[in-house]
Amino acid sequence: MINIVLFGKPGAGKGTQAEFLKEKYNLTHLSTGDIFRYNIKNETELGQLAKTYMDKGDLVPDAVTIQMLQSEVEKNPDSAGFLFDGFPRTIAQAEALDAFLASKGESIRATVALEADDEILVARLLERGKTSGRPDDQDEEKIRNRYQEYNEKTAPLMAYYQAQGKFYAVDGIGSIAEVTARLSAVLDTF
Ligand code: B4P
Repeated sequence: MINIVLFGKPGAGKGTQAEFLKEKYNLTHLSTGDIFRYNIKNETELGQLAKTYMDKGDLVPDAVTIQMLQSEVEKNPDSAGFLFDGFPRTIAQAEALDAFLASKGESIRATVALEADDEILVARLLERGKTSGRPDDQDEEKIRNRYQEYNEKTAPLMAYYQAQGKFYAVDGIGSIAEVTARLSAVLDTF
């Protein structure tokens, strides 16, 4: 099984690139952001809880997110591999994922990061906010809070995966096709 983590700042293009990568490598795509938004839309208990954090640009608490992710993995017992998009976002989530996969005799093969400058990404999110209906994309203050959350809680994951020899960085600026080609050049080696 090949398990890949797609990593990057808010708006780096994780969701955009996952659409191509899941087809090309026959991976089960699990986007925690998409799963939370699905639950918000359907007004589940989980969605109501997640909304209180997401609308402010805060991360949803680890315990809730980890449990949700594990249950999504369990729903796909025949998967050839997972593409984790937006998870893990904290060291606690990464440690929980490693332990969970290890309990199944599995592991993360690679973490691929989409790199881009904050100012370009803020502009992308504000542009998406005009049509996405996402409350976390529409207000620059909330967007800036997402970057603060990233810097404090998510950026340390780079060193975590580097220490495991599993971290690969790719330039996330350029056309969507150009970025896909760069990601493929890394993933083709596995
Ligand atoms: P996510 O849904 O993961 O969202 P994201 O970081 O905004 O987006 P992504 O990087 O996927 O960007 P996209 O491709 O859409 O998270 C949202 C929220 O959910 C978090 O803030 C948090 O509250 C919560 N959450 C999710 N996971 C969590 C976890 N593990 N723990 C706790 N909380 C969690 O691209 C963005 C825009 O750029 C799009 O408009 C796209 O069209 C455009 N774009 C993409 N690639 C481009 C390119 N090459 N050139 C130009 N534009 C491009």
